Amino acid sequence: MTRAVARSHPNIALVKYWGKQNEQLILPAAGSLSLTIDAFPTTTEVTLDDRATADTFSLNGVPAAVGQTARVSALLDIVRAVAGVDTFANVDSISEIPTDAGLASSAAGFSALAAAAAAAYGLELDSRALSRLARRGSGSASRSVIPGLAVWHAGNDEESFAEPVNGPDVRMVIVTLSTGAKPVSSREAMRTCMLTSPFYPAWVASTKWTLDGALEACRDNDFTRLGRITELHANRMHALIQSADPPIRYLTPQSVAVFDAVAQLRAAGRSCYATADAGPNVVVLTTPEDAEPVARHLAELGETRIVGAGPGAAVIERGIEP
Ligand code: 2P0
Repeated sequence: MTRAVARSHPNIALVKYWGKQNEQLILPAAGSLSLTIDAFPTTTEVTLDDRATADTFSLNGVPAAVGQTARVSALLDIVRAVAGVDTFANVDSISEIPTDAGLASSAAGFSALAAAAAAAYGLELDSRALSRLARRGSGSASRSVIPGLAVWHAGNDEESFAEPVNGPDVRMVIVTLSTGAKPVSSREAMRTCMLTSPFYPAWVASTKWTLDGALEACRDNDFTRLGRITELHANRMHALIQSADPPIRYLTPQSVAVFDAVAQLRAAGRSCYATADAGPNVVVLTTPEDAEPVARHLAELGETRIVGAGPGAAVIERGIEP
């Protein structure tokens, strides 16, 4: 039996992905920019099994729900079609994201799965091809293939991959406020925004020029401009989400309090900017110098953890099992 193990880390977007132009191929309506972080990896083992009559998937040692296994199988189908192999596989994933970290697990999860599956089925993929494959599992997974800052391009299937971006040395302070499950999944919420919000076309158009500005800021090593864009774009995404029908709101009063505290820290001279994904927890983009004082100050509002730039997806073991 052929097996491979791969590891990948989550990413936090500075310019957000929120909306698709093609749901089947997971092509985004606009490009995005993120930081792959150096904490909470997912490690995934894919073992081909000649005798199996279906794929299996376990997460942290527990057999996954049917829907989750179907998403894993759908990605394996793409790999099998390219490899010309129809053998099913057993997939075992260990996620080190604590259930209370409030970080999305699908980016690291599908990035690790894509890397392990490609290796187990004998595909030699460069990082572009691996990013395109991971994208088919979950859009944000395309960015976790890449270390550190990564831009994920919009475009057709061939053009839509993530690649590294040089930029300022940054840290993030993750402020955990809630441990509850999100009320509406990102996938469903983005669809509702696209179908019902009158602001959606403006969101897509503005994200394009926002990304251009963020990439310029990276090129110029301009932390302040990158931070301002990060907070602005997060606020615009949450404004869009709140304009959906039926309405969706991920931020809580506690989240808003962290945004306010970050603004106060800035007024006091700290370099820090807030963002939030499809949930109440807030992530603060900051500099290596200000990470500690910012984290200390925000600790009264939630549990804080400082993270930095992390590695891209990597195969850490491969072999033939008897
Ligand atoms: C992002 N999010 O750019 C944005 C910001 C959440 C908020 O990418 O449908 O789980 O699997 O492609 O990748 C979450 O979206 O959605 C996400 P699918 P995914 O990080």
